[in-house]
Amino acid sequence: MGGILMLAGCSASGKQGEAATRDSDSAAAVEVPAFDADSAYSYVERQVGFGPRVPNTAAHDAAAAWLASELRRHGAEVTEQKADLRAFDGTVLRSTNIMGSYNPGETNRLLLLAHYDTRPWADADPDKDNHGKAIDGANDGASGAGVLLEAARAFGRSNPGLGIDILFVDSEDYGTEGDDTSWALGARYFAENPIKPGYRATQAILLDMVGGKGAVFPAEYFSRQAAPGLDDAFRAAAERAGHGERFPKIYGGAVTDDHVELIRQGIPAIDIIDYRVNEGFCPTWHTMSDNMENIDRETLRAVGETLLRFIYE
Ligand code: AHN
Ligand code: ZN
Repeated sequence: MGGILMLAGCSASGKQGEAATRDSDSAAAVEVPAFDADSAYSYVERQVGFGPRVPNTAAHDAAAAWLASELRRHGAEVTEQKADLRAFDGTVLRSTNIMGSYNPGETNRLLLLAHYDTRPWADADPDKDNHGKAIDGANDGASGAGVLLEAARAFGRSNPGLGIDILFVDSEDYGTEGDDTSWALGARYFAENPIKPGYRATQAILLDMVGGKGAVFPAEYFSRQAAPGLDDAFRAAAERAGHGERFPKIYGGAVTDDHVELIRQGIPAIDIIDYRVNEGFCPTWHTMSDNMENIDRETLRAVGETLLRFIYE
């Protein structure tokens, strides 16, 4: 999988000034709020502090309650969607998707999502003795939700004026290799069952593993097929934010992830996921090393600043 392919329509364009917070080209200049990477980091740390957020555990449920309360604290209207979802091994996962809405009256809706559950098994760990242990999921789980909580804090201070929903989706990571349908159970339920009457996202951005050291976010294959315009616009925002090098216009992997469930329902969606060409997912993926030691504020900053640029400009 992967390979270095130039994306259609790719052009070599220069970086704009990193300090610029206004888009001088647009008639109505919009102030892009600051993304505080220390705050995002502490949102990741808080989640890890609950313990592994494995479905059907007290740590998972406590983290879910806390995520919902943080969204409310930042001014979102929160809706929860509960479902018992059957995993590949027959386990019933008591799942909760949590959505925080900004400007709920708007019909055009940008959905920002990340999974918050963590994998019960470190089955990619170099030490076989760890394969049955639960991971901290600092990157795989907490990083995406941490960046989105810091975005929520920005939306609470400075209304983006758009319909935006932040979704913390459950039961993504209880899957098994070789069965693509075993992943993203919470996202599948969300995509197939409106979380509130008449709800439908217009487009969606998934953040997955957005806090690792040395992370890069090349284009994900299914994202590119379903939503090339959205992917281009996100990468353009990265360039304007001074983070173009983290978002190269090349193909990374083809990843079965939460966004694919939205794409199946006709919603253009992209996955911003750390994928190293010729290596695959970041080296801590599904290992005991997916902990706070391997979270880098600068990665959280690159993704968060890009996201806020994309939204406010
Ligand atoms: C597969 O391995 C098929 N999908 C992985 C998606 C994922 C797992 N993202 C985070 N953890
Ligand atoms: Zn995972």
